[in-house]
Amino acid sequence: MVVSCPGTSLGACVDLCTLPESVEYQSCVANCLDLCKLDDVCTGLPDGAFCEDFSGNDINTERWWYGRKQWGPQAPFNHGVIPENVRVADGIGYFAATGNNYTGNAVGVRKVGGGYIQDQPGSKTAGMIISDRYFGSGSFEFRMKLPPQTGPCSAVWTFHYQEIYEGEPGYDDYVAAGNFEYGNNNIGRWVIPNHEIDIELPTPLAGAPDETASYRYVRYNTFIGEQDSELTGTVVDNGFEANDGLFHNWRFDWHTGGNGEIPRVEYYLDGELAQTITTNIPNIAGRVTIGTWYPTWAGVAADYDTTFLEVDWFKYTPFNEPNDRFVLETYPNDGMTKCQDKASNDAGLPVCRLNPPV
Ligand SMILES: [Ca+2]
Repeated sequence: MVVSCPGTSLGACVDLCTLPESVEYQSCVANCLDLCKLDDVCTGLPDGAFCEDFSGNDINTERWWYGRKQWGPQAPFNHGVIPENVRVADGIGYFAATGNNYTGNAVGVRKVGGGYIQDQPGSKTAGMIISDRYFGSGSFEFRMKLPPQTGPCSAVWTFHYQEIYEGEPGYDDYVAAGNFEYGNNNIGRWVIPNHEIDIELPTPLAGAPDETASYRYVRYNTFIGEQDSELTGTVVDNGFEANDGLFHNWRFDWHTGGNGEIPRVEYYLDGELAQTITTNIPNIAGRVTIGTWYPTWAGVAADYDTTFLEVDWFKYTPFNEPNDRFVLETYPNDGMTKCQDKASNDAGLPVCRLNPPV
């Protein structure tokens, strides 16, 4: 038996598999099949698709940015996301989250004014990557192995952010679409279209204490803005604790709608439909983020040194629905860099980032 892996570079492995049957042979066959499966995910894709299998030695910075920013709960609970916490090895993207027992050399980030400074403790830091490309309607699938511990949130999301003032093009359309109007007659009015789709876990059930966060539950959210009236947040029972040491396929199908297609987001776990949301459905293309971060609600203890989200691959297949919109963001590269080393980022080298540092 010869294992054939069409379209891949498994020559050495295939040659080994021509040896007479033995334990090594069996192992080789299994290994070849695993590698074939791994490579196959990004082959034979339709036009407009995108696929990341983390097959290189590092993050491909032509396709991705590192997050170097901080949001959500303030220090000491959350020291932001840093590029140093992202690594690639053996076809897997690793997204570290450092806990309270962390003793390494990482340096955390804090938000200062409109920028970020990397001068915080290395505990409670996380890591993420943000796509260079903006994605519209389509199927977004992520093969991921979750960290064993609660504490960090493992998350994938699309994101588009704008601030638009009354009188600017499109303002009335956003108000008509349900966006909240900020301001008043004295200071003027504005809307904040924050178009976003999330998968996030672990989480407690709605209203339960943060300490009860569990991988049994997942948050599936859609946003057209930041106010409660502009988002639909749901918590769904996975049916099992999803940090079981295995890879699972998390997917959402984003329908912006048109031509009879109802705007909605369908969420799937391992191919099974788990949730459908039909309210506050975004229609503006967004960047994809993959990684970890520290909200208040993903478990509190974090009594570990470092834990990891592992991502085998991400695949996007476009739907190209009529309601898709592509609109510029107000702060398109906020907290994003293409460099991993702190010194280069601190120096604000043009090769690293488009926004100047503080
Ligand atoms: Ca992979």
